Amino acid sequence: MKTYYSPKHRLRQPKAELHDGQWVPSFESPERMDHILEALKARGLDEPLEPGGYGMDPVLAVHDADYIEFLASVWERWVAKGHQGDAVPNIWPARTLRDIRPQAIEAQLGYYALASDTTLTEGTWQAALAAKDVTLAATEAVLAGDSSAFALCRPPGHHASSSQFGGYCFLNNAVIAAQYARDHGKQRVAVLDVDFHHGNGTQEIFYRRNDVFTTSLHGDPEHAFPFFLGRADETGAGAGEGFNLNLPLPNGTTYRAWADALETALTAIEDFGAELLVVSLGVDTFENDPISLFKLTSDDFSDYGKRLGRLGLPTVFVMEGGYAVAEIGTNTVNVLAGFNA
Ligand code: Q9C
Ligand code: ZN
Repeated sequence: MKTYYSPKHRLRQPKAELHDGQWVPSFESPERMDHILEALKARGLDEPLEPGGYGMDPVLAVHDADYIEFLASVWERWVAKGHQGDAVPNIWPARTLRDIRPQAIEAQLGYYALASDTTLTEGTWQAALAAKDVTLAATEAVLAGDSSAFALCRPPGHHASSSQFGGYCFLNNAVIAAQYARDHGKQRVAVLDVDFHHGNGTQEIFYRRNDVFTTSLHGDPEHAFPFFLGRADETGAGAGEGFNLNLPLPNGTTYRAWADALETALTAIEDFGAELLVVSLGVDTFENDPISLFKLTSDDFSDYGKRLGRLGLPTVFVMEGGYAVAEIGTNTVNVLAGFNA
Protein backbone atom coordinates (compact mmCIF):
# COMPACT_ATOMS: atom_id res chain seq x y z
CA MET A 1 0.00 0.00 0.00
CA LYS A 2 1.41 3.38 -1.01
CA THR A 3 1.46 6.14 1.59
CA TYR A 4 1.34 9.80 0.58
CA TYR A 5 2.64 12.50 2.90
CA SER A 6 3.76 16.12 2.77
CA PRO A 7 5.99 17.80 5.37
CA LYS A 8 3.99 20.98 4.72
CA HIS A 9 1.57 19.91 7.47
CA ARG A 10 4.14 21.50 9.81
CA LEU A 11 3.03 24.91 8.57
CA ARG A 12 0.07 24.48 10.89
CA GLN A 13 1.39 24.87 14.43
CA PRO A 14 -1.54 25.86 16.62
CA LYS A 15 -0.09 27.53 19.70
CA ALA A 16 -2.71 26.34 22.16
CA GLU A 17 -6.23 25.06 22.70
CA LEU A 18 -8.71 26.13 25.35
CA HIS A 19 -9.40 22.99 27.39
CA ASP A 20 -10.95 22.73 30.85
CA GLY A 21 -10.51 26.45 31.38
CA GLN A 22 -6.82 26.47 30.48
CA TRP A 23 -4.75 27.07 27.39
CA VAL A 24 -3.05 23.73 26.84
CA PRO A 25 -0.85 22.48 23.98
CA SER A 26 -3.12 21.66 21.06
CA PHE A 27 -4.13 18.00 20.91
CA GLU A 28 -3.94 18.15 17.11
CA SER A 29 -0.16 18.61 16.78
CA PRO A 30 2.57 18.13 14.14
CA GLU A 31 4.11 15.40 16.33
CA ARG A 32 1.18 13.16 15.50
CA MET A 33 2.59 12.68 12.01
CA ASP A 34 6.11 11.92 13.30
CA HIS A 35 4.82 9.01 15.36
CA ILE A 36 2.92 7.53 12.43
CA LEU A 37 5.90 7.91 10.08
CA GLU A 38 8.08 6.17 12.63
CA ALA A 39 5.64 3.26 12.95
CA LEU A 40 5.34 2.88 9.15
CA LYS A 41 9.12 2.62 8.95
CA ALA A 42 9.46 0.24 11.88
CA ARG A 43 6.86 -2.08 10.38
CA GLY A 44 8.48 -2.10 6.93
CA LEU A 45 5.74 -0.29 5.02
CA ASP A 46 6.79 1.60 1.88
CA GLU A 47 8.48 5.01 2.12
CA PRO A 48 5.92 7.81 1.88
CA LEU A 49 5.59 9.60 -1.47
CA GLU A 50 5.10 13.34 -1.92
CA PRO A 51 1.94 14.37 -3.78
CA GLY A 52 1.73 16.61 -6.82
CA GLY A 53 -0.59 19.63 -6.87
CA TYR A 54 -4.24 19.18 -7.77
CA GLY A 55 -5.43 22.78 -7.81
CA MET A 56 -8.63 24.17 -6.37
CA ASP A 57 -11.31 22.57 -8.58
CA PRO A 58 -11.62 19.44 -6.39
CA VAL A 59 -12.03 21.70 -3.34
CA LEU A 60 -14.59 24.02 -4.92
CA ALA A 61 -16.55 20.95 -6.02
CA VAL A 62 -17.53 20.40 -2.36
CA HIS A 63 -16.91 23.61 -0.39
CA ASP A 64 -18.60 27.01 -0.84
CA ALA A 65 -16.50 29.57 -2.72
CA ASP A 66 -16.93 32.30 -0.07
CA TYR A 67 -15.76 29.92 2.67
CA ILE A 68 -12.67 29.04 0.66
CA GLU A 69 -11.94 32.73 0.00
CA PHE A 70 -12.24 33.35 3.73
CA LEU A 71 -9.80 30.55 4.61
CA ALA A 72 -7.32 31.65 1.95
CA SER A 73 -7.22 35.27 3.14
CA VAL A 74 -8.09 35.20 6.84
CA TRP A 75 -4.56 35.23 8.26
CA GLU A 76 -3.43 38.16 6.12
CA ARG A 77 -6.54 40.14 7.06
CA TRP A 78 -6.21 39.23 10.75
CA VAL A 79 -2.60 40.46 10.90
CA ALA A 80 -3.37 43.54 8.79
CA LYS A 81 -5.94 44.56 11.39
CA GLY A 82 -3.23 44.56 14.05
CA HIS A 83 -4.00 41.24 15.74
CA GLN A 84 -0.97 39.39 17.06
CA GLY A 85 -2.11 36.08 18.53
CA ASP A 86 -3.77 33.18 16.72
CA ALA A 87 -7.33 33.81 15.60
CA VAL A 88 -9.94 32.10 17.82
CA PRO A 89 -13.63 32.19 16.91
CA ASN A 90 -15.73 33.34 19.87
CA ILE A 91 -19.01 34.81 18.58
CA TRP A 92 -21.67 33.18 16.39
CA PRO A 93 -24.93 34.12 14.68
CA ALA A 94 -26.51 32.17 17.57
CA ARG A 95 -30.24 31.32 17.66
CA THR A 96 -31.27 34.52 19.40
CA LEU A 97 -29.15 36.82 17.21
CA ARG A 98 -29.42 37.51 13.48
CA ASP A 99 -28.00 35.24 10.80
CA ILE A 100 -26.41 38.04 8.78
CA ARG A 101 -23.24 38.07 6.71
CA PRO A 102 -20.76 40.18 8.72
CA GLN A 103 -17.85 42.18 7.31
CA ALA A 104 -15.65 42.40 10.42
CA ILE A 105 -13.07 39.65 10.52
CA GLU A 106 -13.77 38.93 14.21
CA ALA A 107 -17.40 38.23 13.29
CA GLN A 108 -16.53 36.31 10.13
CA LEU A 109 -14.41 33.96 12.25
CA GLY A 110 -17.56 32.85 14.04
CA TYR A 111 -19.67 32.89 10.90
CA TYR A 112 -17.32 30.37 9.28
CA ALA A 113 -16.64 28.33 12.44
CA LEU A 114 -18.67 25.62 14.17
CA ALA A 115 -16.53 25.48 17.34
CA SER A 116 -13.90 27.50 19.17
CA ASP A 117 -11.56 24.51 19.54
CA THR A 118 -9.86 25.35 16.25
CA THR A 119 -7.58 28.37 15.87
CA LEU A 120 -6.54 29.91 12.60
CA THR A 121 -2.79 30.45 12.47
CA GLU A 122 -0.12 31.54 10.04
CA GLY A 123 0.40 28.62 7.68
CA THR A 124 -2.87 26.85 8.41
CA TRP A 125 -4.17 27.40 4.89
CA GLN A 126 -0.95 26.11 3.29
CA ALA A 127 -1.07 23.02 5.51
CA ALA A 128 -4.73 22.41 4.67
CA LEU A 129 -3.93 22.66 0.95
CA ALA A 130 -1.12 20.14 1.34
CA ALA A 131 -3.47 17.77 3.19
CA LYS A 132 -5.99 17.77 0.35
CA ASP A 133 -3.19 17.20 -2.20
CA VAL A 134 -1.92 14.25 -0.14
CA THR A 135 -5.46 12.87 -0.12
CA LEU A 136 -5.96 13.41 -3.84
CA ALA A 137 -2.65 11.69 -4.64
CA ALA A 138 -3.78 8.63 -2.66
CA THR A 139 -7.15 8.75 -4.41
CA GLU A 140 -5.49 8.97 -7.81
CA ALA A 141 -3.34 5.93 -7.03
CA VAL A 142 -6.46 3.90 -6.22
CA LEU A 143 -8.29 5.19 -9.30
CA ALA A 144 -5.27 4.09 -11.34
CA GLY A 145 -5.62 0.54 -10.04
CA ASP A 146 -3.91 0.25 -6.65
CA SER A 147 -6.12 -1.79 -4.33
CA SER A 148 -5.56 0.74 -1.52
CA ALA A 149 -3.57 3.82 -0.52
CA PHE A 150 -3.00 5.81 2.65
CA ALA A 151 -3.22 9.61 2.88
CA LEU A 152 -1.11 10.51 5.91
CA CYS A 153 -2.33 14.07 6.35
CA ARG A 154 -3.14 16.79 8.82
CA PRO A 155 -5.00 18.98 9.56
CA PRO A 156 -7.83 16.42 9.53
CA GLY A 157 -11.05 17.02 7.62
CA HIS A 158 -14.25 15.24 8.63
CA HIS A 159 -15.70 18.04 10.79
CA ALA A 160 -15.26 20.62 8.01
CA SER A 161 -18.61 21.22 6.33
CA SER A 162 -19.44 22.93 3.05
CA SER A 163 -18.89 26.29 4.75
CA GLN A 164 -17.50 25.90 8.30
CA PHE A 165 -14.28 24.88 10.04
CA GLY A 166 -13.94 23.34 13.50
CA GLY A 167 -12.97 20.18 15.35
CA TYR A 168 -9.42 20.81 14.06
CA CYS A 169 -10.65 20.59 10.43
CA PHE A 170 -10.67 23.11 7.53
CA LEU A 171 -10.97 21.22 4.23
CA ASN A 172 -12.86 17.93 4.25
CA ASN A 173 -10.19 15.66 2.79
CA ALA A 174 -12.36 12.52 2.72
CA VAL A 175 -15.19 14.36 0.98
CA ILE A 176 -12.77 15.82 -1.56
CA ALA A 177 -11.50 12.28 -2.22
CA ALA A 178 -15.00 10.83 -2.62
CA GLN A 179 -16.09 13.59 -5.01
CA TYR A 180 -12.86 13.22 -7.00
CA ALA A 181 -13.59 9.52 -7.40
CA ARG A 182 -17.12 10.36 -8.56
CA ASP A 183 -15.69 12.80 -11.10
CA HIS A 184 -13.21 10.20 -12.36
CA GLY A 185 -15.43 7.31 -13.27
CA LYS A 186 -16.69 5.78 -10.02
CA GLN A 187 -20.49 5.82 -9.97
CA ARG A 188 -21.06 4.80 -6.36
CA VAL A 189 -18.69 5.80 -3.59
CA ALA A 190 -18.94 5.05 0.13
CA VAL A 191 -17.37 6.98 2.99
CA LEU A 192 -16.89 5.02 6.21
CA ASP A 193 -15.95 7.16 9.21
CA VAL A 194 -14.35 5.25 12.08
CA ASP A 195 -13.03 8.30 13.95
CA PHE A 196 -14.40 8.53 17.51
CA HIS A 197 -16.24 11.73 16.60
CA HIS A 198 -19.19 11.95 14.23
CA GLY A 199 -18.16 13.08 10.73
CA ASN A 200 -20.61 15.96 10.62
CA GLY A 201 -19.00 17.70 7.64
CA THR A 202 -19.02 14.56 5.54
CA GLN A 203 -22.66 13.90 6.40
CA GLU A 204 -23.73 17.46 5.63
CA ILE A 205 -22.03 17.70 2.27
CA PHE A 206 -23.49 14.46 0.90
CA TYR A 207 -26.79 14.50 2.83
CA ARG A 208 -29.05 15.01 -0.19
CA ARG A 209 -27.19 12.70 -2.55
CA ASN A 210 -27.68 9.05 -3.44
CA ASP A 211 -24.38 8.56 -5.28
CA VAL A 212 -22.24 8.80 -2.14
CA PHE A 213 -23.22 6.65 0.84
CA THR A 214 -21.98 7.99 4.17
CA THR A 215 -21.77 6.01 7.39
CA SER A 216 -20.16 6.85 10.72
CA LEU A 217 -19.48 4.96 13.98
CA HIS A 218 -19.03 7.45 16.78
CA GLY A 219 -19.53 8.54 20.35
CA ASP A 220 -23.22 9.33 20.87
CA PRO A 221 -23.59 13.08 20.19
CA GLU A 222 -25.79 13.23 23.29
CA HIS A 223 -22.45 13.09 25.15
CA ALA A 224 -19.74 13.83 22.61
CA PHE A 225 -18.52 16.42 20.12
CA PRO A 226 -19.95 17.62 17.74
CA PHE A 227 -23.16 17.27 19.84
CA PHE A 228 -25.38 18.99 17.22
CA LEU A 229 -25.23 16.27 14.54
CA GLY A 230 -24.73 12.50 14.40
CA ARG A 231 -27.95 11.01 15.75
CA ALA A 232 -29.37 7.76 14.39
CA ASP A 233 -32.49 9.43 12.96
CA GLU A 234 -30.39 11.41 10.46
CA THR A 235 -30.79 9.15 7.45
CA GLY A 236 -30.40 11.56 4.52
CA ALA A 237 -32.87 13.87 2.79
CA GLY A 238 -34.50 14.22 -0.60
CA ALA A 239 -32.78 11.98 -3.14
CA GLY A 240 -30.32 11.15 -0.36
CA GLU A 241 -32.95 9.62 1.95
CA GLY A 242 -31.54 6.30 3.16
CA PHE A 243 -27.97 7.12 2.08
CA ASN A 244 -26.61 8.21 5.47
CA LEU A 245 -26.20 5.73 8.31
CA ASN A 246 -25.23 6.93 11.79
CA LEU A 247 -24.20 4.38 14.40
CA PRO A 248 -23.82 6.29 17.67
CA LEU A 249 -22.37 4.25 20.54
CA PRO A 250 -22.30 4.92 24.29
CA ASN A 251 -19.37 6.18 26.33
CA GLY A 252 -17.02 3.36 27.27
CA THR A 253 -17.83 1.22 24.22
CA THR A 254 -15.41 -1.71 23.86
CA TYR A 255 -14.51 -3.63 20.73
CA ARG A 256 -17.28 -6.25 20.83
CA ALA A 257 -20.04 -3.65 20.41
CA TRP A 258 -17.92 -1.48 18.15
CA ALA A 259 -17.18 -4.40 15.80
CA ASP A 260 -20.90 -5.28 15.66
CA ALA A 261 -21.62 -1.72 14.53
CA LEU A 262 -18.79 -1.96 12.01
CA GLU A 263 -20.38 -5.09 10.50
CA THR A 264 -23.67 -3.20 10.19
CA ALA A 265 -21.87 -0.40 8.34
CA LEU A 266 -19.97 -2.82 6.08
CA THR A 267 -23.15 -4.69 5.15
CA ALA A 268 -24.80 -1.36 4.28
CA ILE A 269 -21.81 -0.42 2.11
CA GLU A 270 -22.09 -3.75 0.25
CA ASP A 271 -25.86 -3.39 -0.17
CA PHE A 272 -25.30 0.09 -1.58
CA GLY A 273 -23.02 -1.39 -4.22
CA ALA A 274 -20.01 0.84 -3.57
CA GLU A 275 -17.29 0.79 -6.23
CA LEU A 276 -14.77 2.64 -4.09
CA LEU A 277 -14.43 3.14 -0.34
CA VAL A 278 -12.99 6.16 1.46
CA VAL A 279 -12.16 5.46 5.12
CA SER A 280 -12.00 8.44 7.46
CA LEU A 281 -9.36 6.83 9.64
CA GLY A 282 -9.38 8.39 13.08
CA VAL A 283 -7.69 6.31 15.75
CA ASP A 284 -9.10 8.30 18.67
CA THR A 285 -11.30 5.28 19.51
CA PHE A 286 -8.23 4.02 21.40
CA GLU A 287 -8.66 3.36 25.13
CA ASN A 288 -6.00 5.90 26.16
CA ASP A 289 -7.05 8.72 23.88
CA PRO A 290 -6.99 11.92 25.95
CA ILE A 291 -10.20 13.48 24.53
CA SER A 292 -12.32 10.47 23.53
CA LEU A 293 -14.46 7.89 25.30
CA PHE A 294 -14.19 4.46 23.59
CA LYS A 295 -12.04 1.57 24.78
CA LEU A 296 -10.43 -0.08 21.75
CA THR A 297 -7.06 -1.78 22.30
CA SER A 298 -4.17 -1.77 19.82
CA ASP A 299 -5.01 -5.36 18.78
CA ASP A 300 -8.56 -4.30 17.97
CA PHE A 301 -7.24 -1.99 15.27
CA SER A 302 -5.57 -4.96 13.54
CA ASP A 303 -8.81 -6.91 13.67
CA TYR A 304 -10.93 -4.18 12.16
CA GLY A 305 -8.30 -3.57 9.47
CA LYS A 306 -8.81 -7.22 8.47
CA ARG A 307 -12.56 -6.79 8.36
CA LEU A 308 -12.18 -3.77 6.07
CA GLY A 309 -9.88 -5.77 3.81
CA ARG A 310 -12.47 -8.54 3.49
CA LEU A 311 -14.81 -6.11 1.74
CA GLY A 312 -12.45 -6.28 -1.23
CA LEU A 313 -13.15 -2.70 -2.34
CA PRO A 314 -10.59 -0.24 -3.73
CA THR A 315 -9.93 1.75 -0.56
CA VAL A 316 -8.48 5.18 0.21
CA PHE A 317 -7.50 5.62 3.86
CA VAL A 318 -7.55 9.26 4.96
CA MET A 319 -6.04 10.19 8.34
CA GLU A 320 -8.40 11.96 10.71
CA GLY A 321 -8.07 12.17 14.52
CA GLY A 322 -6.07 10.31 17.18
CA TYR A 323 -4.39 12.11 20.05
CA ALA A 324 -2.68 9.44 22.14
CA VAL A 325 0.58 10.26 20.41
CA ALA A 326 2.63 7.44 21.93
CA GLU A 327 0.33 4.82 20.38
CA ILE A 328 -1.07 6.65 17.36
CA GLY A 329 1.53 5.09 15.05
CA THR A 330 0.96 1.52 16.22
CA ASN A 331 -2.80 1.84 16.02
CA THR A 332 -2.80 3.42 12.56
CA VAL A 333 -0.35 0.91 11.10
CA ASN A 334 -2.28 -1.94 12.72
CA VAL A 335 -5.32 -0.99 10.61
CA LEU A 336 -3.29 -0.78 7.39
CA ALA A 337 -1.39 -4.01 8.06
CA GLY A 338 -4.61 -5.78 9.02
CA PHE A 339 -6.19 -4.60 5.77
CA ASN A 340 -3.26 -6.01 3.78
CA ALA A 341 -3.20 -9.34 5.64
N1 Q9C B 1 -10.59 20.64 24.36
C1 Q9C B 1 -11.02 15.06 15.23
O1 Q9C B 1 -10.85 14.03 15.84
N2 Q9C B 1 -12.87 19.45 20.51
N3 Q9C B 1 -11.44 16.17 15.82
C2 Q9C B 1 -12.36 18.88 21.71
C3 Q9C B 1 -11.13 19.47 23.72
C4 Q9C B 1 -13.38 18.57 19.56
C5 Q9C B 1 -11.70 16.19 17.23
C6 Q9C B 1 -12.20 19.90 22.74
C7 Q9C B 1 -12.49 17.49 19.11
C8 Q9C B 1 -12.52 17.34 17.64
C9 Q9C B 1 -10.69 15.13 13.78
ZN1 ZN C 1 -12.01 12.48 16.26
